[in-house]
Amino acid sequence: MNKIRLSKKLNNSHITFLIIAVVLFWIKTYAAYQIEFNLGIDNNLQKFLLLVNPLSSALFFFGLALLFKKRTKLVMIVMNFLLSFLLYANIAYYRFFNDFITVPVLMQAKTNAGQLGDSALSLMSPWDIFYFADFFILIALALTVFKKVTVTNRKSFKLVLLFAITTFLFNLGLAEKDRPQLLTRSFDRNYLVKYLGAYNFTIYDVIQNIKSSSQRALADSSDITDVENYRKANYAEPNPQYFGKAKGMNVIYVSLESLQTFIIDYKMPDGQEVMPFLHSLTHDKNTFYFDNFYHQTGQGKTSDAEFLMENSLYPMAQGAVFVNKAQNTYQAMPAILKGQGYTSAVFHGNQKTFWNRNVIYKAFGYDQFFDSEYYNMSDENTKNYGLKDKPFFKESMPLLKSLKQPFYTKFISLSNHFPFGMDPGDTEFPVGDYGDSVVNQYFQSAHYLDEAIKQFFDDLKASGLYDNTVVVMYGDHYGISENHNEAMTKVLGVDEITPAINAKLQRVPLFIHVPGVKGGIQSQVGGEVDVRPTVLHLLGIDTKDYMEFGSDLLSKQHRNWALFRNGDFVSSNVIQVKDKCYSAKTEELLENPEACKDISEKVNTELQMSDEIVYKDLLRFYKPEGYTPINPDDYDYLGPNEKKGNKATEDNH
Ligand code: GP9
Ligand code: MN
Repeated sequence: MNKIRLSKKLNNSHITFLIIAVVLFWIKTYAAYQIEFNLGIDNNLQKFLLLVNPLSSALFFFGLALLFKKRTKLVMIVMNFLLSFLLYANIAYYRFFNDFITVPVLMQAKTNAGQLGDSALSLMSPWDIFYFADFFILIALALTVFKKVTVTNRKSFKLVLLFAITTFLFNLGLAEKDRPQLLTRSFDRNYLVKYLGAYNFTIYDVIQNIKSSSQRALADSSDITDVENYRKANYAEPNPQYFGKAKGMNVIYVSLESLQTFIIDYKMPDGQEVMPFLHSLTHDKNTFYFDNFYHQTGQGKTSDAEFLMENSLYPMAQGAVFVNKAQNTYQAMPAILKGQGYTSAVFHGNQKTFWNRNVIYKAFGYDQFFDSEYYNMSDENTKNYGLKDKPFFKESMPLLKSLKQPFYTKFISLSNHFPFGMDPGDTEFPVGDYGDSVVNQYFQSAHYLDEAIKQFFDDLKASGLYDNTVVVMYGDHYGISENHNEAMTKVLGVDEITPAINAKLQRVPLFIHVPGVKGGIQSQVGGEVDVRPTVLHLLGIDTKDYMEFGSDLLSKQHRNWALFRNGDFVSSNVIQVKDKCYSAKTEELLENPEACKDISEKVNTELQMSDEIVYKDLLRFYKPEGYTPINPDDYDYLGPNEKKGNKATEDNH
């Protein structure tokens, strides 16, 4: 009897209608994930998450309808239409751009629609109507079987909401397990969709944008004045010995993934050098090698290093500038050099959306972005995040040679990335024996990087480019974190990794090869922020009008200290870690913390000034003398087969 009543009740309730709506919508979304998007699922947990992630949003949004006492079904159907529309919009957008829709994309809908042009229709197919199938089914059900259901019980709303939240937290928990700091670091839209779903991604994106635009809205042009004064007071004049010595030459930057300074001249216990080629460059006659140079990155890792290098501003304390501040105005290296007749390009064997590169590169003024679509991403060519370094540099050569000179380019290597695993046959070099697999593999994968760079240099020489090109190579950030300190004591032959030693471990190599200029080992203290003025001065471009925080490493007025994003710093005399002051020479704690006070104050002011610029988007109120602003809308980075009609290419090549 009871059973019959229950089934009768269910038959006629809004809950049943909701369950049907949720299940249909769930199946549809999952099918769309499988058919339309290329999310790079690589383990069972990710497969599982992809399956469950539409559930929480479906429950939540359809559940909202239960708040309405009347017309519940109608609200649910409207909800379904809106969500289906969002999904379908993403599908159509993805078919063309290989990316998901974000708030800024919607804001610039006019430009994007322009880019799509006539092809918008060709992105749709009559079969796409199936992405609205559940919408029609719900209408049919509402008009027939569920016609008589009219009144909603509010209690059920709370229950559904509770269920939705629990499902979401479960989903998020598992996602964080597979990919720690997913939300705070926010590295890639593909990742967010893969782990949390297309709908939750949109919610996340909306929140991020509200946060960002409110900070921006509160700023005005007077805010730049303080920064301008600070900048003028701290400008280090170019050294006449080097100024303009590389004028008109091509420029190649190479981001050396996770490469730390300690490994450059490291020998394995059997005497084998880990990086024979890079080590030999430290003594090359036309190369400056900086052995006291520090990374200054935060959570944005590789992208933070890129940001520092090209803007000479500091990254954000949390999250990645590349992701959260991509709509800002920048006066970056490619844009500055464009004014001197340079073309520009980035080479990277990973998806273009990673770190939101395909968006922020436009704000930097990059003409071209050769992403994974330009390379042979076969199974044997790829590992971890993408293309292995050897095929990467090999396949990049013809692309590089096709560029109009002088060019400014950036190569982002990938193989030496945590957890540093190699495939058999990648390199002959052995793994280390330090009782920690990550540390052990680091030596092998760093060696592979060394081989790849040697191959690249050989190719540059063979192509004739080498003699007319400044090559800047830098380690982007640490590779071995503090979690591996025990093994690192063995590697370095010390008893303990003290705070000062740990600070010194944040050294990354910096090489600047300048044809025809006598180089040498440089031991002044500097950081990634300092590279831009150094290189611009070599190219004969004075930086005094640019809003930047770097200090030319070759200037006689170079300040000789480098800060970390957390406010710690290293100088030639003292090192500050967590408010404690250490001697840079002995690495001992200093009795008198006053020794750090001077620089510490400067560090705080400088971080604050840089944050002002980044958080409030202050460069939109400032134009350096002689600089021509770029318009990000003039750029687009389509795949190798979509080149036709690419504005940037037509105008600039
Ligand atoms: C991915 C590469 C690596 O494209 O830049 O990123 P990381 O984790 O080092 O920031
Ligand atoms: Mn990196």
